[in-house]
Amino acid sequence: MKVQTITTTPFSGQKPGTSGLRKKVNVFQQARYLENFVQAIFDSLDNFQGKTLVVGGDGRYYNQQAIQIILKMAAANGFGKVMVGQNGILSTPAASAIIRKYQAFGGIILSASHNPGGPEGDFGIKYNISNGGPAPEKVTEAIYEHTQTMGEYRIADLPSIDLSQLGAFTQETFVVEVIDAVSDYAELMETLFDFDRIKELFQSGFAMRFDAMHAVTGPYAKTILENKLGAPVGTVMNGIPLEDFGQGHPDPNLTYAHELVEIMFGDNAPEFGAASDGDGDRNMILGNHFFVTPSDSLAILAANAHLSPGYKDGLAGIARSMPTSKAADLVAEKAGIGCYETPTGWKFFGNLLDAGKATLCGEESFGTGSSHVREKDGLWAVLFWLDILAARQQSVAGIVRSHWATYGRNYYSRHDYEGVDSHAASALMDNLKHQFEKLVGKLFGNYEVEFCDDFSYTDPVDNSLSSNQGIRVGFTDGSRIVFRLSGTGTEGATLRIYLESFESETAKQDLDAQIVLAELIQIANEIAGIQKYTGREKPTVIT
Ligand code: G16
Repeated sequence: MKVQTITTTPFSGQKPGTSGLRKKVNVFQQARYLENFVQAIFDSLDNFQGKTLVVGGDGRYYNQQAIQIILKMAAANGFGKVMVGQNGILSTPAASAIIRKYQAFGGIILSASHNPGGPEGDFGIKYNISNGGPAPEKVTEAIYEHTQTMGEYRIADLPSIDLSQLGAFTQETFVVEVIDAVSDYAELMETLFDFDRIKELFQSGFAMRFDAMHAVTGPYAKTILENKLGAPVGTVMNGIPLEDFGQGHPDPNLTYAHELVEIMFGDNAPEFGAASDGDGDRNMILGNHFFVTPSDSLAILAANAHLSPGYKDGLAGIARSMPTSKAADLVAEKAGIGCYETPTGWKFFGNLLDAGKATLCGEESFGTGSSHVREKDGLWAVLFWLDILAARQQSVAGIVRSHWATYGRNYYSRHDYEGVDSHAASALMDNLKHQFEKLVGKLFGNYEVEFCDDFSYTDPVDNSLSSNQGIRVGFTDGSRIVFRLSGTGTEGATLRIYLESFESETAKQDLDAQIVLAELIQIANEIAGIQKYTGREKPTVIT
């Protein structure tokens, strides 16, 4: 096998964000751009010679071409084997499961998650470590350092490999194994949930729709929901992965999953609806005319986990990202288990899961997962809900309302301002930081500011410190407003405003969140000067 060493120069702006490097496709298509980043990943790793790398992506445009480059570079850099999903496709949670099951050295996942795809869309790449989870900050920082200093990359002279055929391809000591993307994952799900009980639920006429949004979960959902669990054919909609996601925006929220939302809020709506995103790690849960916030979903899964075989012995603890509502904290408190508040980004859960401190993790950004893998897992959350629905024989709304009656309701909403001018967004955040002292003790109608800070987190396992993780404004009644700039956008900046307020009285728990939170929304506008800085009258997306 001939290995070429190609001279290169660093690219600016190859800094991984919340979840790896995400850029427009045409940025990745520039000569040496992908190669540089892949070499920087390999240069930041030690002792991987002869070991196994897992590679797969969400099937978006440029996935196949990128994989062929990565295979050649993995061979040239000394990996012994690459396991790659058939047709280059692996959902992010499936990639995590495969890294763990086969004790691979690590994995490269090609995805821009929920961002649109196609030639004009986004592409992304991230590295996952041997626990199956996203590389922690010290690794992503090292990768970034290498992108800034590198002078060459190595690539082997291998023929392109047919990724449509299962099986092994060997070139001297280097092996590429094309694996079934679905079977290992489906097997893992069967160990966690009571498939017989869910099968009976479907046999009894229970109806659901799962919207794969023309993204990676289509084949997983068809195999598990329709073939294994006996849901009627057609339960899975938009189930064929397309390179441009059918020109959609594969983000499972009330705005972008509107096809499913219309079904679930229309006449003859089924009992249960769910959607997953581009790479299969996010989930949205809906009942008949009912939306379950991701924060509530985490709390409800935690409160009911003992009903499912995989969690029957209880949970070690629960972790949530800082902007996620505190609903899960109340469950942890009642159960007497640990509760952890981390910065946004799934990578922060890895240490807690590895150390056995947390079993369930969740984020307001439609992410929920557990110790079964080290990524959030969309279809897992859907199966978890199905298992609870089968065990409790109640509607989605019934389960949520009885949860609120027991624990109280954390009214919650997120307002996103997408594609804002980056300088204006930073100026808004800086202005907020300068107001901390002035704000504490200030009264806004019924709300008195108790504290303001810029969230920082010390990892309880390795003591690493992560600062500047979002501005929190806490009020004396426990309500909160959080301001944060997204780390996953590729155009301008996305300003996220998270709003939360607690209601213990059952009679007041069934109101519209936007109405209950209206005063806090007003306060957020006032203290941050949103209209002044962004020039926007209203958010792009409200969830
Ligand atoms: C990624 C991370 C999530 C995180 C989300 C936040 O999600 O994996 O852990 O919550 O980003 O996004 P932002 O920084 O835009 O608020 P994904 O699904 O894009 O990989």
